[in-house]
Amino acid sequence: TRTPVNVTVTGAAGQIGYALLFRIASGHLLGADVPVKLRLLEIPQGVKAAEGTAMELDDCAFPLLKGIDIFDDPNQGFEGANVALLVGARPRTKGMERGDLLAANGGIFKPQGKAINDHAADDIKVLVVGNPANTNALIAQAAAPDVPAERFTAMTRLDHNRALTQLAQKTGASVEDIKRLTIWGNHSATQYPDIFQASVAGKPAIEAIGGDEKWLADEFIPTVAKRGAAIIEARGASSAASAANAAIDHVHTWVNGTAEGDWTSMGIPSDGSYGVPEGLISSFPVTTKDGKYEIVQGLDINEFSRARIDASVKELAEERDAVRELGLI
Ligand code: NAX
Repeated sequence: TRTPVNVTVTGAAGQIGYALLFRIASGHLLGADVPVKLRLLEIPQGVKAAEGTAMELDDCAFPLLKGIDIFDDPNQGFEGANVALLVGARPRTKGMERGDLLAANGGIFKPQGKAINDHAADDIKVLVVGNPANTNALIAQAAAPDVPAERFTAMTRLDHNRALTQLAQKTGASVEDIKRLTIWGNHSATQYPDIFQASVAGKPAIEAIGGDEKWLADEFIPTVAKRGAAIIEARGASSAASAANAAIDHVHTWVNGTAEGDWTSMGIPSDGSYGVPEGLISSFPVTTKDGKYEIVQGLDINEFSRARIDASVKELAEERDAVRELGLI
């Protein structure tokens, strides 16, 4: 029998946590044959609600779930963690400046990075979901100098999945017929969903949309980039189940690999590819195999794409400079 994989989830009592934990416990994160132990990390005020969720997890009698522990101390929460999903974050409240938001999140992600550095398992893989996800990942990574930098990733899979469905609906194709779509840059309104490399049922996506660059610029890109706000407007609450689903997809793909001839999008530390300054945690097209990812190389970036990638990367560089100034990295 396999040793259970320790999965730490922060913000476990939140709405994404509620949609995420049951799918981890039922085997969707790592595989239907991989037992898991959950370590839930909350702030003290969130512990009681996390206990309630743990009672419900117990009541599911999931065969793969080998234990649940709840903590309000990051050092304990990340002890022995093989996978860490950093979901809990400080949301932007009315009137809050970007500097305040970054500082508040620095107060969460810096100590969590340090705790990961000191207590997680050697094979730790980290996914940051809590916003601003890319920069929070950078803060955590900087606080964990003993962990290989590439283990810190940020989630753009929700943007990727949103783009897949928008393109499928436009072309009348099915999502599984779409390959090689990319989200570039920051998980923010500046992100760039790129279909120039993509195919729809074997044909270039740009042909599948009838070469309609106006639709691309005026509908597709803004719809994907502003989908989070549209969900809030409609639902009265931010994306939760779809965000949890994307976190499951991100880790599952990282661990189990991308399909031949396809790739996915992950926010990862740049190695300088495609002119993205080294060290920024930016979204790229990546293939994965045996628990490792690689940036897809050699893609031809046209002018339309170049300008949009550069704009999003510029925003990431500004966020990095701001957290550097705050002494967070
Ligand atoms: P909720 O406010 O429902 O839950 C957040 C939970 O985190 C709360 O239970 C809170 O007590 C806990 N928490 C706060 N600080 C903590 C700390 N230091 N340690 C442990 N737990 C802590 O938010 P929810 O809707 O679940 O969203 C969580 C985060 O995901 C937000 O930052 C949100 O912006 C972000 N999102 C990221 C997305 C992405 O694609 N990357 C999409 C969805 C979502 O908007």
